Amino acid sequence: MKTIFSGIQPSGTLTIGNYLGALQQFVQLQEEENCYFCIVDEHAITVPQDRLKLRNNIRSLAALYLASGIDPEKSTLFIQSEVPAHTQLSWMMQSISYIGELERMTQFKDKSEGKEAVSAGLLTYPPLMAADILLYNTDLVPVGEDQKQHLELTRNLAQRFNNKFNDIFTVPDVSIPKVGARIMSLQEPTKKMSKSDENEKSFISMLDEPKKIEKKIKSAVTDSEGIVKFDKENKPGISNLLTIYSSCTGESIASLEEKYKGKGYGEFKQGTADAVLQVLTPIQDRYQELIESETLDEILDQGAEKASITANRTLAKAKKAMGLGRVKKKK
Ligand code: ATP
Ligand code: LTN
Repeated sequence: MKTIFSGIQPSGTLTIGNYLGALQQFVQLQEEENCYFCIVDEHAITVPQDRLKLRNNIRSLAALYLASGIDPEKSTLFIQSEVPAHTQLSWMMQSISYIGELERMTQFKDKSEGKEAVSAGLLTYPPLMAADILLYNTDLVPVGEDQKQHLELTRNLAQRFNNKFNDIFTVPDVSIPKVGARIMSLQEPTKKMSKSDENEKSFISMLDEPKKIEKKIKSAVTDSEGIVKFDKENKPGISNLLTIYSSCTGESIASLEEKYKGKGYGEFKQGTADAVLQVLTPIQDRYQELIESETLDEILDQGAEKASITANRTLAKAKKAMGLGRVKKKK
């Protein structure tokens, strides 16, 4: 059995991109593997957050994980800041990271570009992510394509630590879905769909009302050719909708192209909206049942407790390898 770890930031309501790129894989993986899924609130504060909104987003994300099919009997679901080992190991990971390699991260460049004040945390975000993963002896990390570079760095840091100190960490592999790994913005289809985008029309939130979802898809930017065909370079908007449609229904892109041959974009967009709603409606119903429930708190309490056991064990080994603290004498 493999160990799986992944995290999502409570930086807004999840989008269909988060679902298709990440959550959908998580739900499948938990059937066979030992899974840890984390609400990475300490990553979210690397950019300014409103405290009440952050609180709500954390709870909402927990409910969305469960509503999407994460089963607490099979997976460990927990909040990063409730397991202190994450920030503790992260400090150790920062100490073996080079500023140069952190500055080369695309996510850092994108999020710091044009900003007057950039937090140090935004730069040292990847060593915290490495700590998340390495604490659980993770074999596989399911993520969307945008996280590939961070995973490469995690592998480097694990190897660097193992070579320098002691062979403590498992070097993890990355798992990226074949279709849906990079859902694009509905308004600028050459840009990644992101839950913290200022333009609300650019993303489909998993909790948007059906009417709103239809409206957003209908106003998605396409082209004037009128042919439903996958061509990322020349038809990024239509290609993105085809990807969304295909990932929601499981139908191949080729068969969708065939289905909409000779039909207009209006009909195709309606089909895409129906496909999205078919996936999201049952999730939204389950979400409403969960969001106020006490069960949610119990699940998160148990998750943090369970995660802490493994995390503290790895942390103790890493501290010992680095020479931190004391070796306690046996009485
Ligand atoms: P933010 O906008 O706050 O940076 P985000 O929407 O990019 O957040 P994260 O919480 O950073 O999302 O990512 C959670 C998971 O969803 C990651 O595995 C990430 O790769 C995946 N993901 C995020 N956006 C997309 C997307 N547009 N398409 C596919 N997968 C995505
Ligand atoms: N960096 C990721 C979120 C994240 C994560 C992780 C993903 C934090 N820790 C550990 C996988 C494993 C992001 O921005 N999407």
